[in-house]
Formats: sequence, C-alpha cells, structure tokens
Amino acid sequence: MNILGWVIASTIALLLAVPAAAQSTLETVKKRGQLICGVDGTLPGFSLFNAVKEWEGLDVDLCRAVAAAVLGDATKVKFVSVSASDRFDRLAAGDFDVLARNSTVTLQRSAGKKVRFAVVNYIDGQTFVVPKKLKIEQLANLSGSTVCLAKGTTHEFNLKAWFGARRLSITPISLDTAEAMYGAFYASRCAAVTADSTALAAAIVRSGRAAEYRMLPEVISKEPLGPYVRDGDSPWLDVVRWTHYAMLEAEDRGISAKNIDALKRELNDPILRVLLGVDPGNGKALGLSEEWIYNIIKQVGNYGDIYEKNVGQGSPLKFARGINALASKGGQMYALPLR
Ligand SMILES: N[C@@H](CCC(=O)N[C@@H](CS)C(=O)NCC(=O)O)C(=O)O
Repeated sequence: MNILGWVIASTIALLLAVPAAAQSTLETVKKRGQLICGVDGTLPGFSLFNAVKEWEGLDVDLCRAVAAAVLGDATKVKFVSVSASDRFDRLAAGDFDVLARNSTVTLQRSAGKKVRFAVVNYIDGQTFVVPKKLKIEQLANLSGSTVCLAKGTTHEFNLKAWFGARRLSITPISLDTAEAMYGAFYASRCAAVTADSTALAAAIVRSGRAAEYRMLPEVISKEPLGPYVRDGDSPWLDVVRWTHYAMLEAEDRGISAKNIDALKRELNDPILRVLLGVDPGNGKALGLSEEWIYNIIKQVGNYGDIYEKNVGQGSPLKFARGINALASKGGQMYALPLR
C-alpha cells in the first residue's frame, strides 16, 4: 500500500471507530428550518391556542424569539401541546427541541436527569383559590379539607410540606390534567384548588365566575419558571438561555422593535455595536448570525413588550410586573452580560 492508500485507509478506520458526536439541537433546527416547541397550550398568558387559531403567550414568544435567533424568522415554530406528567420524558425522547411549559426549575428535575433548565423567564409562586361561600380567609383554615391539584406538578410536595410543617392535616386530590383539576374544583369535589398563582388567576378569570372565588394571601413556594433542554447539549442550552437574556437586556437599554433600526444607525456606542451585531462576536460564539438579537427584537420584542402583551396591562390578566420587573427597577429579572 502506498502512503496515500495508507492515509485513506487509516482515516476511514478512524472515522468508523469514533462514534459520530451527537448532533446539537442547534444543527438539527437549522437543517429542519423549523423549531419544535413543547408548550401547555391551554394556559392564558403563557401558551394558548386562541379563538382565532393563533398561538399566544409568554412561553410562545420565547419560542418565537429562539426561532428568530436561530432561523432569522420568528414564524418558523411548530407548537406541540404536552402534559405536565410526561413533559420531561418527551423532551428527553426528542419529541421537541425546547420545553417552554410554565415549568418550575428545581434541583431534582435537572441534576442527574436527562434534561437541563436553560434560564428562568418568569417567577411565580403557588397559591390557593377557594369559593367565597366557604368563608375561608387564610390557608391554615383549610386544615382537614381537600385540595385539588394537577399530577406531575410541583404542587403536591409543596402542599404537604406547608401543612406538614404546621402539623395540620390536608388531603390532596390529584387529577390527571389541569382541566380535570378545575372541573373537580368547580363541581365542589374539593374545598380549594392550588397551582401557580398566575395560572390559577388566569383560569379563574377564564371561568367567568371570578366573583364567586377568592385567592388566599399565602404564597407557599418559589416557582421560578423556565425553558428546559436536553442534557449534554450546551450549544443549544446557550442559545435558549441567551435568547431570554437578549430580550431582558434590550428592555434594560430601551431597545424595542420600534427604535431598533434607528439605533442600529447610531454606531457610536460600543456596547450597542456588540449587541446589535455591528461588531461581531456574540453571534459567532453561539453559532448564530450576528443579526440574532436584531431579529429577536425586531420580530418578537423585548421582555417588557412580551410581558405587557401576554400577561401585563395589554392582556386580560393585567398582572403587575412585581418580582418580574428588571433588577434595575427593583425586580429580579437580571440579564448576564452579553459580550
Ligand atoms: N410550575 C409547576 C406547574 C406547572 C403546570 O403544569 N401547571 C398546570 C396545572 S397546575 C397548568 O398550569 N396547567 C394549565 C392550567 O392551569 O390551565 C410545575 O412546573 O410543576
């Protein structure tokens, strides 16, 4: 065998011996030309297939922003509804590229598991709703009662922990879906219903019977919600994480869809130059075009825009920014440096 033949033969042997590295979801999404996003689908404010057959919500817009960052087109997303119980298994199995389903970040959902949280995009907490006619004013008054909740959520552990720590008794009634949970509650099968505060408020408003119910004042848990990706795929985790931070940073700097073109022409601010990709680096580091932030903001908006439109003053929910305000405004939303 001559030298060339030997080189070719040994290269082939080497290629066969080394298993192909698993392709990053980033490459898969680019090749497919579409992002597949696992969402709830029935949750006003977060992910809802609405009456005019369009997807809307904060989680939906996060997915659109990822599509804008990766594909330059926020419309190239397919949304898949997924239940609370099998969301992480379906993500691990590859049914979708990112899970954006009001999913709480907890240690045991990530560490040692096949999925990883990418970032926190909304801070929530678990609360309770009761019929006003029961005259229950505070959570401890529910002692000895039943509480409806949804299976596969963080809520059963939190519920038992809160009552257990106070040596109070409580009986959880665990239903398969949110629909079954509210159905059971409206049919008076339980004294209270518990969920993430915002989901609960949205569902009660949507029932059209909000006047009959009261939300109790206690918030019993931290529910930092955020997108999850598969473990072992850091390029993809980075894309999802920095997409959220890009929207936060844009809000902090007053960059919106309306003024971004004008700002792009003002090239004297070095930070803006890096953010908007005039000076390259951020895009290359992520495996994206340098226009990625421009595309997110131009096509989807900054975090404040998507917050107000979906859950804030521009929505039926009218939630104040509260803890979800920017850190620079007293809240807890803080973008790590995009440079
Ligand atoms: N954030 C919690 C709860 C997420 C969840 O799936 N909540 C359900 C039921 S509590 C939900 O919001 N479903 C939609 C709805 O309530 O309409 C978790 O990650 O476990």
